[in-house]
Amino acid sequence: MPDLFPRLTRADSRLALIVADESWTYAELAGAALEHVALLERTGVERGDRVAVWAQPNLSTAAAMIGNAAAGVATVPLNPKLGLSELRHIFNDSEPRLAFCAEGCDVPHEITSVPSLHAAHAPNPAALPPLAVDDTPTLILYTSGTTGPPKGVVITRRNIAANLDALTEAWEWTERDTVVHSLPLIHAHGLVLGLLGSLRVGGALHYVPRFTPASIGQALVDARHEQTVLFAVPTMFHRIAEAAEHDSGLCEALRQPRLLVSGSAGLSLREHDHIQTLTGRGVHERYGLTETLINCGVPASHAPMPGYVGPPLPGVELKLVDDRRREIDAYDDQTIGEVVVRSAAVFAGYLNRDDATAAVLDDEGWFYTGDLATRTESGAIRILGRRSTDLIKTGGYRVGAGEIEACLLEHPSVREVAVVGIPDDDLGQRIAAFVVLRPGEHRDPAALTSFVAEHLSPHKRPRDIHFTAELPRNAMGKVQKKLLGS
Ligand code: MCA
Ligand code: AMP
Repeated sequence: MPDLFPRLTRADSRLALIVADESWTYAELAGAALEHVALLERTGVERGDRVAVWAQPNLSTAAAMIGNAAAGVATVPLNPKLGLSELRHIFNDSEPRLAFCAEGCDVPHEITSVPSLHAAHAPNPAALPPLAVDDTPTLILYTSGTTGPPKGVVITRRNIAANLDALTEAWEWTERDTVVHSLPLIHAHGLVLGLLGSLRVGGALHYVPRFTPASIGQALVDARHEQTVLFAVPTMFHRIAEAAEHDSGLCEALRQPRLLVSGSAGLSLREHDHIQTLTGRGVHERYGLTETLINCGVPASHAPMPGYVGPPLPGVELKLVDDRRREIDAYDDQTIGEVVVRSAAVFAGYLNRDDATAAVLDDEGWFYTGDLATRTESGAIRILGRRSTDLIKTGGYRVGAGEIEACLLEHPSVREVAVVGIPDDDLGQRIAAFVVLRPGEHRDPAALTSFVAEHLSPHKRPRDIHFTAELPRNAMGKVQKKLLGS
């Protein structure tokens, strides 16, 4: 029977996870996950329920998520930096039966008002029963759309297994690899690829709880006798490369990994060049979405392809379509179309949002990504942008302009607002808000920034606030965002 995490069923002593100074073998992780399953049983959680996990960067978080999966329970990972409005939305939408936080965590009242679980800290080595690769919902990942609050993306065991197996093949990923990363454990990149990917292939994950270029460099140095792979978003590569300019040790550390992999946003040609010049080696890009997991990637056997995210992964069907969703049959690297994909990794739908699911997923299983791209003769994809200016990628996080606008309109001083993404060397795009104040209100950009950081999440806060007498509108009264920030 196909099994989601074969190594966890073997009471194996291979190192599975290192987080800061703590580490667990596969058998210890399985033991902690079983402790969590026992806690779920004692509290009446049943297969098919959802359980929220306060995703602190520690071993207990991993145990809770694996324990949930073993119990047939879907994990709703919660960003520990989440603001109260967003937390309330996620709780109302996903209705978790319980919330989990590790002992000693400082959590909002919302978490303590639902029954809270705590993980075992000193696990007895054990083995998990096999987890069938089927359509059981395993993760509900909240991600922004162009309008409205974030939607819950339902990811099943089959989605996870299919995508990780495709990546395993493309990257020649094996149990000999140690993945190093510092991505939050709430999104596909850090959680599905970084944590679950490592566990599915039976390798190790060296997780760096707080990203700094130095902490990543140290993790790579610590793992120097192992075969390492570094996963990061472009903002991290940008900051690592800047720091490496003055740090020969960091440059040397960057030469060690078998693969440097960038994703979640495009890595600019300038950044590719910078890293190549500093270290003499390149970065392999891959491209995906929360809803589809990873669609394309430059294979490990191929040299890095700056500007290209590679061909579709094994098992991923990809087509380009025009504005009327008609297929474009060009392989000329010039004709631009929307990327549409079909694979076993495409999600099971948005939680409670059949309307939104129907808008992006057709009856034949094709998912419309909203990303615009060209395709070369050999099938390599070059991502050029997105159909909507209302989806912003900042630091690798997807943020909906509408969500920030709705938040800012709650502020008593704001009469009108338009939010756009402005090109930024570090973040890819930075969030800028153009604000029309109510009469008599005074300009306080810091207050507006903090308002968003507290109600939503700090990464959704505008970096620039521009006060303006009015917003540019067309004859229909629609705000012309293309005229803002240019
Ligand atoms: C500053 N801070 C504030 C304020 N100003 N907090 C509240 N109010 C303010 N006004 C704080 C921040 O909270 C943070 O504090 C600190 O200042 C620094 O903030 P910032 O510069 O915003 O960011 P950063 O902490 O330096 O983060 C950069 C980062 C991060 C590490 C690159 O953006 C990141 O982790 N990105 C990863 C996103 C990701 O995983 N995406 C995957 C999506 P403190 O330090 O105390 O917290 S999945 C996906 O895209 C698909 C599937 C794919 O293809 O992968
Ligand atoms: P998210 O749902 O947060 O997973 O964001 C998905 C979006 O990130 C995609 O629709 C793309 O716009 C963008 N993205 C991810 N990887 C890449 C990449 N390698 N190059 C360009 N854009 C990317």
